[in-house]
Amino acid sequence: MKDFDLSLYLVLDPVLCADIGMIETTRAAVAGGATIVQLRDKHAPAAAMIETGLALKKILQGSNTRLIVNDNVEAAIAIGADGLHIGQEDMDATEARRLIGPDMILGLSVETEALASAIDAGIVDYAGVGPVFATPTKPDHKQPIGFDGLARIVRLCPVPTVAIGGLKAEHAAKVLSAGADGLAVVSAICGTPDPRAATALIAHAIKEARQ
Ligand code: TZP
Ligand code: MG
Repeated sequence: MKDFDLSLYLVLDPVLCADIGMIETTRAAVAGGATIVQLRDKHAPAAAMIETGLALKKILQGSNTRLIVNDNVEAAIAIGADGLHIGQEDMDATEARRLIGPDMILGLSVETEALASAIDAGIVDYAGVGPVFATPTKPDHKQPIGFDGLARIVRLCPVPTVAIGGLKAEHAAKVLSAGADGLAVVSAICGTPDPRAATALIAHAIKEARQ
């Protein structure tokens, strides 16, 4: 079994993180209790992505926080990241698995019950489910699913799940009671005045929700 914890999953956004940058945001988030950090930069050339990823890897060394790279297989491999996350419009999951090998974590975004049912648990390690709410962070997001939709989709996923889309600390209890294993957030951490405190607030809400 691969060892990863989806409970507090930070997805980086280079624009929202612009003030202090993705590297300092990650340092703060790890100190605040992030369990996974995803490097997501749709517009960076591969070389820049790899440079940032290597810097992130250094920060995460010695912590239990895993590093996942969005979409870019070559960068994920070059960085030696813990995993790769792909969307439905990206490369096919079977092809991604073939390229990254058996040991890297593979995450897949799913937005519907049909896509959840189609997941092959022999290939995909976790599913990102959403968006729960509409969010300006991803202007091209699919139809929001709400907490009811989240519960219906999670029930059909044969792998652990992390919810995404407009989520904040106050939603932790509802996300977990819908059956998801964690919250993935961008704007609840990136660009906030104190990303460490923002992360710790979510970590605390998750801990409370579990009791
Ligand atoms: N995928 C679905 S919604 C989303 C992604 C990457 C963005 C979520 O951002 P935020 O700021 O946490 O709503
Ligand atoms: Mg993608």
